[in-house]
Amino acid sequence: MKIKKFRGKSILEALAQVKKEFGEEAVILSSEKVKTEEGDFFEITAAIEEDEVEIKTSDSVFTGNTAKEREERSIEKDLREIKDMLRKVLSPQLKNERYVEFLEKGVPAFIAKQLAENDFNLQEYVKNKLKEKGSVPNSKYQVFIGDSGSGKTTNIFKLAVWYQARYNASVLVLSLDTYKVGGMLQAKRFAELLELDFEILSLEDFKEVGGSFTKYDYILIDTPGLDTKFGENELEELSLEMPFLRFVWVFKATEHYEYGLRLWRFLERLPIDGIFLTFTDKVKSGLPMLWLLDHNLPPITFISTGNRIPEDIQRGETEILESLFLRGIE
Ligand SMILES: Nc1nc2c(ncn2[C@@H]2O[C@H](COP(=O)(O)OP(=O)(O)OP(=O)(O)O)[C@@H](O)[C@H]2O)c(=O)[nH]1
Ligand SMILES: [Mg+2]
Repeated sequence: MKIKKFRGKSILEALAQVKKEFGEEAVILSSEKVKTEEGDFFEITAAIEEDEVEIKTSDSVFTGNTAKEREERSIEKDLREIKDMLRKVLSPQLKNERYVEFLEKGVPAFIAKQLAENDFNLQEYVKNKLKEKGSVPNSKYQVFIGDSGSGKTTNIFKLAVWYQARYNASVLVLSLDTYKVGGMLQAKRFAELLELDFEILSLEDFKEVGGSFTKYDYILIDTPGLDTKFGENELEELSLEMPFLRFVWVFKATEHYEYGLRLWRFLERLPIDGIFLTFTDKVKSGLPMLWLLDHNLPPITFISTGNRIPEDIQRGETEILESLFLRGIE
């Protein structure tokens, strides 16, 4: 058995040295932090068998019976046990290494843990998760909710034009945003330019007449930001009073996953069909967004790929989402 000490500025660097020289079969005997004149180092003491001993076939094991052969068999057995031990000792370290690697690439911690523990391949993971989620039907009444500035108004207009072009559908854009200064004018202007039917109603009026727009195939409803008076409680009340309404959560792809999950905890009480993921043009790496594939979250139905109306929109088809989530991976 060969024993050697390896040093590195970090434990990962020292481990990499061990792997480089001794390979995957190395066993870690000890690790410590050492202070030297050149600075602090992590020092790992590792061991490896010097020569691979050729394992005999079972035939020769049982036929040989001399003292030498018995000794050889005993060495073989010891070696096999040492190899098993090595594998067991090294496995958690390799998992930790992979976990840190995923974290460094920006994968949310709880997903990095799943990936490292189960030795998942990223491409396969994304593919399987997207398949699990499936797709969503296009509901007639879709209420767009989300933070201020997440892209509700602009993307409703894109979607309205998309429905017209794709299904030759008749679409009404209905705004409940009577709060935002200048908001009504902006929406009205979009509707005129795109030649779309458009209405503005207060929440109270909508509750009275909202169910009467039966001549349209799709009624896309814009709302003020969740951070205004129009919060989760108002939305929950609205969904109870008008059970035919379905909700679309408009969410910026650039937001941090902890923020997204916190917001989802409030929104999950609502009948949410899907997520409309905006600002995907600002995303460099798709890995920080992997939390959106969690099984508790609704599927991504559409993505917004920029601020041009109406062209910057794509349906959340498997191939499109796959390349979005794997964006930036070499
Ligand atoms: N780059 C980029 N800009 C976007 C995208 N989606 C929306 N925007 C821009 O973001 C800004 C805010 O969009 P809005 O549609 O007004 O957002 P909102 O959710 O209706 O905001 P409030 O009405 O204030 O709640 C606008 O300037 C849009 O052009 C996108 O996917 N990429
Ligand atoms: Mg708006």
